[in-house]
Amino acid sequence: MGDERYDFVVASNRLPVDRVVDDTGASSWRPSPGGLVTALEPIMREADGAWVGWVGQPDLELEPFDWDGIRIVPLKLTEHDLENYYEGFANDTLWPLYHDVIAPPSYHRVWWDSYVSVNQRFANAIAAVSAPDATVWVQDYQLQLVPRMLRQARPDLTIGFFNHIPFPAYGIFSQLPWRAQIIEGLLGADVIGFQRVADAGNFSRAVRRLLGYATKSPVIEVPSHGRAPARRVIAKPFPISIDVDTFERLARSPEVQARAAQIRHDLGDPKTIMLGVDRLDYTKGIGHRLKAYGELLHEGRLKVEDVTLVQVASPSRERVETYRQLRDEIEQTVGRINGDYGTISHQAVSYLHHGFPREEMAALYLAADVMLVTALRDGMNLVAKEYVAARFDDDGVLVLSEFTGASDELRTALLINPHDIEGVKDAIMRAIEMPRAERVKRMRAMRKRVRENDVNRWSEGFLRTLAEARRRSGERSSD
Ligand code: GDG
Repeated sequence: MGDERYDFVVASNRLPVDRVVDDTGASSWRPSPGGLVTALEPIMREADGAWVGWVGQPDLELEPFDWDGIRIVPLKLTEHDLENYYEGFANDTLWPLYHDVIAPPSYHRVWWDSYVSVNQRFANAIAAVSAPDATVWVQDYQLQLVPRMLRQARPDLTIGFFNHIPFPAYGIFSQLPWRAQIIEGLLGADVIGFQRVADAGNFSRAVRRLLGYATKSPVIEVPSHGRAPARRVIAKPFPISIDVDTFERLARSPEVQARAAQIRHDLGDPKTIMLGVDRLDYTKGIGHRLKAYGELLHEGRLKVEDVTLVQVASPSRERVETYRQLRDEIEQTVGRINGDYGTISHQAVSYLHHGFPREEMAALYLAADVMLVTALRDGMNLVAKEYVAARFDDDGVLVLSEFTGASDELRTALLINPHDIEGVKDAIMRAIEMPRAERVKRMRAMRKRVRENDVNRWSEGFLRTLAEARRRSGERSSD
């Protein structure tokens, strides 16, 4: 395999490609869908880039390889790592804690030990493939210790970190038994990016409270420590987005438009199609949405002949107990609503517990008169932005939780507090009854915003800030 070094290295828990094995046992690689890959692909090619991450299967050891001009550096995770670092610490400690303890986080020392060990292996793998003075961009909450570990091994590197999920208020974050280690881990980066202004503020506050460092937004002054010189770290929001052009092109294709019409027909040509698209996750507020809809049917404000709800709930983290319970709860609620209000010809909820190709997602967005995003807490919520990008006809109403990052930008959505069930019900009724002129006005304003801030602007903005941070630190060290 040699000892190639790269000038730009991205690291994320999962690689941007999935390994698929066919019937004959032959394996190949398929890009995993997602904005991150789309945004970084051109930059990776131009900058001679490598991507370090896990292949998605336990105990699989693979040599680095080239995929479409990107060097893929697979990192092996064992079954033990998956149980402790990934399903345990990342998804059953950090995920619920960072989403405002909607579900109770579990704290286990063996999980933490595994998190430290996997983060160290990531840092070692990144250090081994990074050229002198390379730029490294570490992604998300699974790898928060990597920046510091990497800086210790390779002080020549410029290190960025982006947190895709919220960063909680100090009163919540301070529950974490390893809170200081996490903050110190992140402060190894030159630039730490967050989704919202509030997340960056929460992080800076945690730094002041736990370490006593001076902060003046967006700068955090890290004092010298032993042989490590004093440094300036930037912590600020970079709201992530989607590849708007590609998404709109998909929605405009005749096949997708025909499929949207077919979906409407197959659903019995209702007056209103409502849509929810979420990973089956307790942060997404699927239960709250169903409750509001069920009550509207119960009260006779909605009739099952006129309206239907399509709920895509893509399978997620199925080995974590909280997620198994959630699935049972949601499916019981769906069954009740359909049993109580469905007729032979009209179903109240079409519930789909599986993933779909992007074309089908685009067709669903086009077919949906009302899009329901009722997350209780969400870093950004790309589904809201995808819905807006797909609506080249300027029609459709987005009902959007104010607890999503997207609500900072999509101000002409019908903004809701998902905990306020009466408020959600009123917003659903308003969405269904909204005159076309108002729908168009609101949608146009959102489309303008999403177009202005697409995923390329996100990655360029982050990498520009990282390059500036590097220049400034170079100037300081040559003073
Ligand atoms: C995290 C943060 C932040 C879903 N089902 C299918 C499918 N999807 C796609 C959607 C969308 C993506 O998955 C989900 O992104 P979200 O942003 O809505 O939510 P998370 O998965 O929780 O993502 C979030 C994001 O990271 C980025 O920083 O916005 O706040 O939690 O793109 O379309 N795609 C296909 N089939 C499905 O069945 N093809």
